[in-house]
Amino acid sequence: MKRTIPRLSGFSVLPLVLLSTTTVRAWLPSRMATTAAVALKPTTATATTSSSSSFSSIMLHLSTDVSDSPPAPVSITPFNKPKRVVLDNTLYVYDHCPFCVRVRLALGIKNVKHNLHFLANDDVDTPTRLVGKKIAPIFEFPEDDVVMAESMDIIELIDSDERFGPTNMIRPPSGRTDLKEWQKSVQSLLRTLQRPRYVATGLLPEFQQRDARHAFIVNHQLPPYDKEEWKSLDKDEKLRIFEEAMAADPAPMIEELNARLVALDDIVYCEYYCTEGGLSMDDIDLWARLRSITIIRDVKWPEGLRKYMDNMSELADVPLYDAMAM
Ligand SMILES: N[C@@H](CCC(=O)N[C@@H](CS)C(=O)NCC(=O)O)C(=O)O
Repeated sequence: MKRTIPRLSGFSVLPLVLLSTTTVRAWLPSRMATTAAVALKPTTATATTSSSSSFSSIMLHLSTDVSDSPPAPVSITPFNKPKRVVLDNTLYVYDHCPFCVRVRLALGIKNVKHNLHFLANDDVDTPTRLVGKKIAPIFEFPEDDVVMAESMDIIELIDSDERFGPTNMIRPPSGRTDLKEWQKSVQSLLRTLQRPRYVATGLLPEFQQRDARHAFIVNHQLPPYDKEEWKSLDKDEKLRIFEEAMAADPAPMIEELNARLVALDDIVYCEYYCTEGGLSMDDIDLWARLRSITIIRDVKWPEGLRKYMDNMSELADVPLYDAMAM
């Protein structure tokens, strides 16, 4: 598979430029982590990728060619965070919830400080008082007397209001269907692996107490049960099914997941964003889902995809689960 990527011309010694973000510092040897802002003169270079690990085999061919043609848009550069915004707002979340992670990611991209309020999974009163039902995420912005649910609406608000920094920083969804299809293809597999682990670690803030863990198990089916079938089981049966799922050998499922990740690695554009053109709602949607996979131990991440996971985690200021993976 071939990709056309911008070439960073004029620097044959320093292969990477614009090293001003912490993201890039983390990714480079420390001696290269300078804050030099270097002009980019994008031309084209050929990136050759293999199906097993797209990014790991990307070759940037640099040269000292300089042309007078106007610069084309540069698409492979790390995202530069805007200035820190500090204002009174609270985001109510469950840590494992991908919809909540979407909003955390958007706030991280915008560099907006926020009070992160982790709801216990059996706390019905707090969300009901705020928006009338048990749901997360919920965003509270007292300055405007706003309290709202719905991840996409919250992101729309914070990316269109100047009080939250520069607007329209997150590009609209690209309309790509392959990333959505990929997500759909792993939905059941991920549910089976992730759901028991969320509660079994005992470390997620929403699952610190037994009642909270049980509330999750009661309301979240494990494949092959569907929602309706799950409702018909009694609580002890559900607890037993979750326990058995944790006791089962995950190896065959992990092998399947590893293969799916190789396929995903092939369609994720680069280590900073998944779609050509820059950080977009595609990343908000995809990364929020991928983050949960890190709770599964022994998953083999293709090198490029792993960089994407780490870069976005750093940008979002949302940690991955690797240290508590089971
Ligand atoms: N469309 C909503 C979906 C939010 C949602 O389904 N959140 C789940 C957590 S992942 C929830 O709160 N479910 C109720 C519950 O867990 O009791 C959004 O995008 O914000």
